[in-house]
Amino acid sequence: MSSIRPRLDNSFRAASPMDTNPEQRLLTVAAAQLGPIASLNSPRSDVLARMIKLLQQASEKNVRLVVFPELTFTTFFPSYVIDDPEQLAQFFEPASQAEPYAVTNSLHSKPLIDKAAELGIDISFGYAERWTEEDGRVIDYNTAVYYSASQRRCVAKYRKVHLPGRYEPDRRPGVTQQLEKRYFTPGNLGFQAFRVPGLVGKALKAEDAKDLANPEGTWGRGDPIVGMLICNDRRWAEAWRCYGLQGVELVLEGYNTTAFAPQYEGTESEQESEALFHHRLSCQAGSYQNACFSVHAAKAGKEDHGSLIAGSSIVNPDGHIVVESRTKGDELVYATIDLARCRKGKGRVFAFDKHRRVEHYSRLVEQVGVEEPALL
Ligand code: ING
Repeated sequence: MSSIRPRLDNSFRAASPMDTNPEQRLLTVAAAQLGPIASLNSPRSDVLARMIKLLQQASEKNVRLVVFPELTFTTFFPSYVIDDPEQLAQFFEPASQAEPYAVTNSLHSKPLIDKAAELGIDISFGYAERWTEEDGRVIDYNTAVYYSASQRRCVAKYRKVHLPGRYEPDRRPGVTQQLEKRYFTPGNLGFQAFRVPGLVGKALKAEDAKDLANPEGTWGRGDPIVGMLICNDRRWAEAWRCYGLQGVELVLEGYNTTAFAPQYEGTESEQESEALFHHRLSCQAGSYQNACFSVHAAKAGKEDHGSLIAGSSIVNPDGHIVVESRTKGDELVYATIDLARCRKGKGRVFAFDKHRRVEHYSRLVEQVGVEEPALL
C-alpha cells in the first residue's frame, strides 16, 4: 500500500471541532503493590514498614496519590476457616458513628497515616471494618477509605458490595477457601463518587462557579472526581457505571485475587494466566466504558493459604494499560496522568446523556438472577 496510513496516535489526527484542547490536569498516581503477607500472625509492624517504604519511594517520584491493596494490613484471612471469634476479631479495626475513621488512629495504621501526612501524599487503603451501630449491633465490612493529606483526614469510605465466595467452608480436603460471605456483610454505602482537594492546580470551586449559567460548563474543571472499588467489584460493570454516571475520572481499586486453587481446572500457570487475563479485561473494560483512569493495587505472591496474582496497573480512559507491575513483590507502579484525557470519551462515545436509553434497562435493577426465555 503506497499511501502512508496516519498512525493512530493523536499527533497525526487532524484536530476536529470536538477536540477542545482542555487544560491539562496532570497528576502523578501510584499503585503500591504488596507482596505476600505470609501468615495469620505476620507481625503488623513488618507490614507497616513495607508500606511506609513504598510511600517513601512514591515521594521521591513526586507521586501525589497512592493506592494500597484490599485488606492491606494482613494476610488474606478469608482464605482460612477461623472459628475462634477472638482470633477473627484481631483482623478487624473497630469503628462507630462516633469514630467512623477510627482506623486512622489504630496502632495498626497510624504510622502509615502519619507518613502520608508528612509526605503530603493522599492514600487509599483497604481494611476489615468492625462497625458498631448505635443500638449496639456489630457489622463487619470489607472497607476502603480515602485519606487526604491536605485535609489531614479521611474524606471518603467505601464498603465492598460484591462479596465473592461462600458462607459455608468447602469441606473437601486441600481446597482453597473463599469465605468473604462468611466474614463480611455486603457494603451499605453504595457507589458514591467524591471530589478530592489539593491534587490538581486551578480546580474550579463552587464559589467561583455559582453564577455560571450552564452547569455543564463546569464539567471536567473541578477537583478530581474519584470512586473506590474493592477487588471483586471490578468484575461488575454495574459498579463502574454507577461511578461513570457521576463523571468519575479516577477509580481506585485494591485486590487479593487467587492465582491458583487446586479445586479448579487447569495447571498453576494456566490458572494464573487466566486470572490475570480476567483481571486486565475487567479493569480495561471498566475504564474504557466509563472514560476514566483507574489504579489497581494487588496483594500478590504466595501466602500460606495459597498464591495471589500480581498485575497491579494504571489504566487510561481508552482502556490501555499505561503501566503494570513487573514483580510479585512490593513494587511501586506509578505514572503521570492527565485527567483531561477523560473528556474525549465522556464527550463522544460515552456521552451518556446523548446515547443511553434507560427505558430499556429496567432488568438491571429489577432482576437479581437469570430469568431465561420459555423453552421451545
Ligand atoms: N477475590 C477474587 C476477585 O474477585 C474471585 C475472587 C477470583 C472471583 C476469580 C471470581 C474469579 O478478584 C476477591 N477478594 O474478591
